[in-house]
Amino acid sequence: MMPQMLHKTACPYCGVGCGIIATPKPDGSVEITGDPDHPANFGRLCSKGAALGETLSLGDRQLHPLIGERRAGWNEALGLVARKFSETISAFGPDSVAFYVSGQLLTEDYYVANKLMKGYIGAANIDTNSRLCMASAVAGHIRAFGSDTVPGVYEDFELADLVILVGSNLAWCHPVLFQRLIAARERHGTQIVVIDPRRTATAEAADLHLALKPGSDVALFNGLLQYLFINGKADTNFVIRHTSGLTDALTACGNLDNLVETTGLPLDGIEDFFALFADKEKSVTAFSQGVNQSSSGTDKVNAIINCHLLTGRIGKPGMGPFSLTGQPNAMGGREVGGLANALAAHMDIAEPRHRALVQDFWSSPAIAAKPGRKAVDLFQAVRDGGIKALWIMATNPAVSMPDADLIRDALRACPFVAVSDVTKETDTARYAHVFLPALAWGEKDGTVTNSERRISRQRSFLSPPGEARPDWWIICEVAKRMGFGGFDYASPAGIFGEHAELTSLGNQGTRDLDLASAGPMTDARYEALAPFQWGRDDGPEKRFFGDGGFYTADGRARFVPTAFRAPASATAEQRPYVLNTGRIRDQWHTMTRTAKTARLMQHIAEPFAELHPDDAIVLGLRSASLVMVSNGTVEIVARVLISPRQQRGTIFVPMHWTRQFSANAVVNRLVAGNTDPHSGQPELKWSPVALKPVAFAWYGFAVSRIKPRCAGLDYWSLAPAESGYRLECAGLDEPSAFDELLGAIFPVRGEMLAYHDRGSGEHRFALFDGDRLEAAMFFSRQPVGVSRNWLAAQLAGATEAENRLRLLAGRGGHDRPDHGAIICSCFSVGINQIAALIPYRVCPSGRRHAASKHSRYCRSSSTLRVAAPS
Ligand SMILES: Nc1nc2c(c(=O)[nH]1)N[C@H]1C(S)=C(S)[C@@H](COP(=O)(O)OP(=O)(O)OC[C@H]3O[C@@H](n4cnc5c(=O)[nH]c(N)nc54)[C@H](O)[C@@H]3O)O[C@H]1N2
Ligand SMILES: Nc1nc2c(c(=O)[nH]1)N[C@H]1C(S)=C(S)[C@@H](COP(=O)(O)OP(=O)(O)OC[C@H]3O[C@@H](n4cnc5c(=O)[nH]c(N)nc54)[C@H](O)[C@@H]3O)O[C@H]1N2
Ligand code: SF4
Ligand SMILES: [Mo]
Repeated sequence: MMPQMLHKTACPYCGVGCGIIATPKPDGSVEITGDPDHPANFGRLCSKGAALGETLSLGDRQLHPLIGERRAGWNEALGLVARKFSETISAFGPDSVAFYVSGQLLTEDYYVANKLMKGYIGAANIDTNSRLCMASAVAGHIRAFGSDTVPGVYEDFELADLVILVGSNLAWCHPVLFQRLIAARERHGTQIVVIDPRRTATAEAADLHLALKPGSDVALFNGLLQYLFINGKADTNFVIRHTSGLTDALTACGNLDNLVETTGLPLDGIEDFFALFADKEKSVTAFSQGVNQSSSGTDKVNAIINCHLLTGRIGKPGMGPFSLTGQPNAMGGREVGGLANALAAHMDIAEPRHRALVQDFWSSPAIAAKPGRKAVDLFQAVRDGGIKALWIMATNPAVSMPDADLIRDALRACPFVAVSDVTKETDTARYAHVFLPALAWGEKDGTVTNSERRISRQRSFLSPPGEARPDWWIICEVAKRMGFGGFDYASPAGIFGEHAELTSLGNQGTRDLDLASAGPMTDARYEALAPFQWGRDDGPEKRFFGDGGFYTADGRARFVPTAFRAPASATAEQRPYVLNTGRIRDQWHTMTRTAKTARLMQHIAEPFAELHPDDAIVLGLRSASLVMVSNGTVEIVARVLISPRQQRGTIFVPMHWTRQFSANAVVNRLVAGNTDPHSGQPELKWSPVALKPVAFAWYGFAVSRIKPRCAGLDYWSLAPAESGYRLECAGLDEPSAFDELLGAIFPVRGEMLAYHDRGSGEHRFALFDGDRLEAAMFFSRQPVGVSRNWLAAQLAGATEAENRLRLLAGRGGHDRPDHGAIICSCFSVGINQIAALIPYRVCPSGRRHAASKHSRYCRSSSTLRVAAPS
């Protein structure tokens, strides 16, 4: 451990890109606080960022290379990866190998991975989990602007009078930006509209929530485009000087008589939204995965941008379309050209001049001449044998890719799989022939770019553990062993300097990305690099396109015609429900880091399927029972969460749970690999499924100090508790004896306290080692009703004799009520405490509002008229 000092770094989670001050303490812990000087967060942090110090333990880390199960030295492991890739290329050509990388790599890692594949192997089979995340935004930007440019900045959220959040659960997924927005509303009354089929935490905070039919965004924004045009809201000057294609775009909107039917929205809601947009010049439309992850994702992006182009609301203070990026370095990855259809430094792989420029700069033996395979297609080629050597870095596709069973088959069938990760046990790493242990956050050095084009340093403040190495080093060492020059870097500073130089090479204002202002990069300069934003305007806020200057051949933005298309698969009698997937507030993706902290696990500890109360009645599903969700061929099992936040006919299942944490809850097993035709981004938010109650003979809940053995249980879900674990489980058949079952799950000896009621099927056990509770387990024929957080807390200290019976009762008595799932992890406020406090009303139109907003949005007028232009 270095001497105690402050380290300025950046959060490794979402694309808000908050600045963090990390202070290692003498006892080995690390204090994490928000950096008050960082322009993304000005000192704020969300629950995930604030809990980073609790995720730094090494127990789950892989700290030396592995070949199969065997410990290997770096030289041998790197040599093997290089040899397998070289041999495969010699035998089958450069297109027979692939990299699948991640928006969680640092820019320097990403840069050398892309350089190796596109410049040295000479193919473009490098794709990234950004394909699942930002690809539609990228494609939409390029269609409209001629470049992948985010025109606006975070400050626009604070300057706007109207902020529209489309397919974004900002409150949970970009919490600090959400806090900035809410603080700005306090100051000047910003109106917030949320467009999302679910009533999310973000929708709760909105002035207007449009719970549209899933997949119908294009129809809604086409309607808005026509409304604005007809009502004289076009910025004629901007449209004439800086755009082309308006007539075609208006024509493509088609007949809007069906708008209410297509979107499922009440007319007055649509009208309120259109009128607000028409009225508020300072408006920002921010969008995220409800837009991108769709078979019409690129059209959704362009339908939104069309409305901003028509009104000239782009690149000016408080105005613009805004793509919210997910991962900490989604933007950095795009900057170095990490997608299969991109080239370095925002250059175009289809443009011979750009290819020559890059190859010349790299002095590389080759340059990819055509786009490579996009993620879904790439894994299909792995499965079908077209790709024979695959290197996966910093992503967990066995969980996060659609058609997860196909991904597993592909990984199993692939002759050679290398995995670079930090965590020993992931669903993907189990298929690795070679495991390359990378340095994790806090140990590694580099840069990331956030949603508003701001580049920040991630700095190391921990010594490298074991033999783990930085990703950039691992990639360069493999490149060298493949016989390639051009990978001799002494530090990430050298790589960043090269990347920055390439961005200005032959640029002269022809490309948006130009890092010339960063200057030549010495180690010292790089070490001191303060967060900076790249962009065009010279002022402190660097926006694009306020005065035109788009990166198309004629300098004009393009209106893109976007006719509405229904999602790729339709629901059918056998699969009548629409499965929507996404995030919860306190977990990050496949849980390799956030599930290390009991505090974050308290929010929601188990995979769930959320559905409307009326559907639950029809299906005979009781609250807290278990449901089987099936796509006709495979099924998963999750806990039933009944709530009116969900529309009828739709369910929501979080994307996070893996085989490490639950028996069978990888939701992507149910999601088909349908993709958007322009971006190749899969439709992760819309899958037809069927639901069925599962008749479990018994349900169980346990808390324990030791890790339970879950193998053999029909249903299980595991979470860490403050001093151990909590386990939910269930079985299809009554065991011959519950104490034997207990012994199989917890093979430890101790003093046992037991309670049996064979009539009602209740069996309760508490196992002690002296005065310490080792495990408590509850079996019942019904879902177990005990106070989970109270029980988990009992693992922490000694249990006095008089409290042992209380343990078997499973709750702390009347004076200690169960607060339910924790929804404020900072202050441990439970959902049961809060649920009672939020009144809402259901209006005749069927819309729900916080009671305080009822009169404001429930006018019954229906004056809206929209028609196709003549
Ligand atoms: N807590 C947490 N935060 C995260 C992450 C995390 O794992 N956990 N991941 C980060 C990453 S990589 C990303 S990409 C972002 C994602 O951030 P978001 O996109 O905000 O999150 P999601 O939950 O994936 O989806 C957003 C919403 O889209 C809605 N939606 C579904 N279908 C439609 C539709 O047809 N139309 C519309 N308008 N909406 C629809 C869903 O109901 C959901 O509420 O979050 C980032 N932040
Ligand atoms: N159904 C459904 N599926 C989805 C989504 C959805 O909304 N619904 N969202 C999609 C989106 S937007 C995204 S971004 C993806 C995310 O999906 P993934 O990228 O698969 O998720 P992560 O869990 O973030 O995986 C990161 C991996 O990198 C490892 N890691 C962490 N730090 C480092 C490092 O420094 N170096 C290396 N080498 N490894 C490291 C972690 O241990 C982990 O295994 O999921 C996509 N899948
Ligand atoms: S908002 Fe995003 S970047 Fe900021 S602390 Fe939270 S997870 Fe980290
Ligand atoms: Mo993402």
